Amino acid sequence: MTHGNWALVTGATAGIGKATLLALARAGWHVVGWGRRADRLAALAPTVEALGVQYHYQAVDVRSADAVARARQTLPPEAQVPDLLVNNAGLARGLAPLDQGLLSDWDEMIDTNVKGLLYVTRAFAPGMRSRGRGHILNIGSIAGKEVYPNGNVYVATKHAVDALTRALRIDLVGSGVRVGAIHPGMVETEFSEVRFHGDTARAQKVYQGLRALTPEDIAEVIVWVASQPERITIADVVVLSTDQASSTVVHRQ
Ligand code: NDP
Ligand code: 8X3
Repeated sequence: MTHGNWALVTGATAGIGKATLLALARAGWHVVGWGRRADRLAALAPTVEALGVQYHYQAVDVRSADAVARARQTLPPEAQVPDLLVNNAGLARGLAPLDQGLLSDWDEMIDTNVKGLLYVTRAFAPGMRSRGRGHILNIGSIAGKEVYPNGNVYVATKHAVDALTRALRIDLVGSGVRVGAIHPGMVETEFSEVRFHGDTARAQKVYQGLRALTPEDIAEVIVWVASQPERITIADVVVLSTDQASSTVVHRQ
């Protein structure tokens, strides 16, 4: 059913995006990987191509609308209107009270998580609408459903992802294009290392003593959502570790 279809994953160099690209390829999808670190995208080629699917990758910074538009034009024609777009690229920077936050951290989160997601969506949604088929999955977060101490701007960007997902589903209804979001809780990736500007010791503490989700756990959910018959839209999925009940309620051994 999915064989021969194209999926484009943003933020495919690490974590959830990389696991998703590989899981989709294993499920028979041709895949496009975007991210800023081209060496990491290149390193995936042997694994993906051994699965017998096509792989196209390019260094793209989603914060640049021009770069996104240009990168779309370099795709093979059949991938320029992908069957599935996974808007995954995103990050948190900092964990501090709002009155002490760094403006550069705020700009980076808003530019990536909100504006970047919009630029990529704007680049691909028109083709999907014209073709009368397509699927856009946004990676939100439990941080898009709840507010937690010191999460402020990151939380706001993920609430924006939640709102934009619902808005896009309304705007595209009747077009044949499906729109949904996956909202993970704590997933052990490079996320916390990025959030704490490379402080690995602090990052490791985030996951200490709990069974955090793996990027593969989320990737499997995405493949399942994307594999549903076209009449079905899985609109919203919250995926938590069994050791996590809410943003702030976490059981640690
Ligand atoms: P990682 O840090 O492991 O991966 C983040 C990915 O986003 C990387 O591939 C990175 O690629 C890419 N990225 C960041 N900025 C840009 C940019 N400007 N342009 C293109 N790509 C970019 O984190 P995760 O895998 O955990 O995060 C993926 C998504 O999941 C994010 O949206 C995050 O908010 C969300 N999420 C994560 C959770 C977690 O607990 N880990 C929980 C809930 C949601 P590169 O640096 O090479 O550009
Ligand atoms: C990442 C999950 O709640 O640790 O979106 O910020 S959280």
